[in-house]
Amino acid sequence: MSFPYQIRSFDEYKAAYKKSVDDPEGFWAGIAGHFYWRKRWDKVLDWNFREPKIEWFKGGKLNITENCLDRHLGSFGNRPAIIWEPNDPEEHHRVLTYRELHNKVIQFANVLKNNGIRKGDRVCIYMGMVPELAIAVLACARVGAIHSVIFGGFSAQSIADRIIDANAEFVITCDGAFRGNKEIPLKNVIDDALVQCKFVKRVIVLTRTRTPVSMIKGRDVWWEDEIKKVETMGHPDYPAEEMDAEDPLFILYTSGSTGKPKGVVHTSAGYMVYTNYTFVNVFQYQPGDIHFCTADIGWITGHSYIVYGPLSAGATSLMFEGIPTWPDAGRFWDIVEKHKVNVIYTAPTAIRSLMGFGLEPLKGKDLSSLKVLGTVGEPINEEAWHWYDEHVGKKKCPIVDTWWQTETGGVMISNLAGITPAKPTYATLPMPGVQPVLVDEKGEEIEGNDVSGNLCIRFPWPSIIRTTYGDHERCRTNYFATYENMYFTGDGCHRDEQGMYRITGRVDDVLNVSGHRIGTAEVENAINMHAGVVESAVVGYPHDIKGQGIYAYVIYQGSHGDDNLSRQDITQTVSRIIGPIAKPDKIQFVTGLPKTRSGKIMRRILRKIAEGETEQLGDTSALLDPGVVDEIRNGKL
Ligand code: 6R9
Repeated sequence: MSFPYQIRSFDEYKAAYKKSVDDPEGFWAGIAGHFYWRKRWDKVLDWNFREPKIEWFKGGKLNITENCLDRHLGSFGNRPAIIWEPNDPEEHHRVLTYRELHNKVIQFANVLKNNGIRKGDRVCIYMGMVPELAIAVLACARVGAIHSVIFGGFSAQSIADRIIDANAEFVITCDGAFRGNKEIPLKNVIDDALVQCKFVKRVIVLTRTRTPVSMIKGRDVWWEDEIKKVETMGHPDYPAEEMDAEDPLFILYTSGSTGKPKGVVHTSAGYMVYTNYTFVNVFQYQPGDIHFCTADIGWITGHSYIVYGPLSAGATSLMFEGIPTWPDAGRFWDIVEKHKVNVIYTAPTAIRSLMGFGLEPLKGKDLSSLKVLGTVGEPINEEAWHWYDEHVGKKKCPIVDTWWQTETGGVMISNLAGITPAKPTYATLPMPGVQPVLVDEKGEEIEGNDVSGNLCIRFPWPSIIRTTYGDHERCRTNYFATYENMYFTGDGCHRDEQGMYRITGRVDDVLNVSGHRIGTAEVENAINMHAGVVESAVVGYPHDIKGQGIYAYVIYQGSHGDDNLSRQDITQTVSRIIGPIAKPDKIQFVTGLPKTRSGKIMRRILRKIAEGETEQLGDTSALLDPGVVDEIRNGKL
């Protein structure tokens, strides 16, 4: 496959950018024309940010899996689509060519059909990082069912909330998952979740760990048995369901500043065009390259840059089941050497954690296949950037610092590897089609360079969020109501003298812990469920490896006299309600919280104390009881 829309020089970038602003419809139509459509669109774009209502490639008919699989079979059916590296390096890796992946997706699409799954149904997928996860995702897309993948680290309660919100009647899971030296009993977690979800009709269970599981008669079936049934039917084909350009492709839940996670909805055509375009351009993908994105498919990065972006481009996508530090901190480098990886795309938190092990794990590892390094998920600090550059890229590989969000579907601001300039800690320049704006507190645009403000986007790009599942008003108020006629990202941003963008972090009550988004309100709700907790306030604080850690101030009356045990009890509750990723790093017991006269918690003060800046707390005169601040300050952990 060749990509006529691959940008090959800085001048070409400037020309593409200019065209994308002057004539967005012409620009995106030119790119969309290179995909396989059952029927071309009638209108490229219809939009308003008021409702919001955004429609790309209106009237177009397609199926994304025909673009990810079928159209590649003629010229390179034998090219590896997925290389799978297991958790245990002693176990054999697996390679699925495009033809094999196509066959398996068709097979599983038939399984979905046999189990009553139809176009528009919501399917919850809760699996480890095995090739069958990608197969399940693509099979849903093939039959037109809407997948909702849930990361394996979420608790039963979180899963139940998401299944209920999406009204998903079908679940696909594994008996268990291997991660490092742990075995996570996924099916057991699903069973706990489904106690609250009696409407779930079918659970399809893949065997991976041979963890003992209970299978409920009439509800639960084994993946392998269902495949056998399809085989005895003589391997029927599954012609892809014809989807409208704006039919939902998936729901992915993410945290916001309110307590309840939001189901971000992406649709077929725009998401496909944009993830492909950014994949090809940001990473400068060349046919035959092996692309290793270390994210989990449970996050948007995995959706866009393990599954849909690479496969729609006919690339080879490497999927890794395990973690970077097991069996030792050289695992990523072993994988790079073993599979001759060309592009590695990971998170700053992983880089910082590996830095902590020194250079020993890199010794003797052949990383010469690497051409491009990428980072995503949180701001990258200068030290981590240079370590990545020197010790992994050997100063020969461009680093792409890609800023984007679950809601944006694909990369928004990033340099293009080796094509546009890089600058440490800067995401640099917007992708063609992306029009960033900085605004001040009053919503006034801040023009010129060397300025900072809240980051908004002025014009729709093809993979912009369409709605939050089941609650369109929530989508409007969250993203489109803060500033008129703009999409608000929730991030703060600096634009330097040359017009390059540096993301400085969230300006709302969302934390970024090890690259995972967690709402402070979500954690507070979980803490408050613990018996004896009267009230709590959660803030972030700088953490060497995680980027941000979780600091909780808790008013607690249930103490059994052992503060450490009480902290563990509370942590356990958070783990049960949300999942281990949301566990507070520090819990400070307090007798009161700093509140304004109107009863609002002054988080600014709590944030300062958690950051250790106990002396410069700023103006505390608006507080109802300024004395409480001294108590909190003196008790700081
Ligand atoms: C893709 C993804 C989105 C939030 C986003 C921002 C932060 C992501 C970043 C970055 C600085 C980068 N973020 N990439 N901050 N530099 N290169 O991570 O999506 O999980 O929705 O998180 O992550 O704060 O708003 P998501």
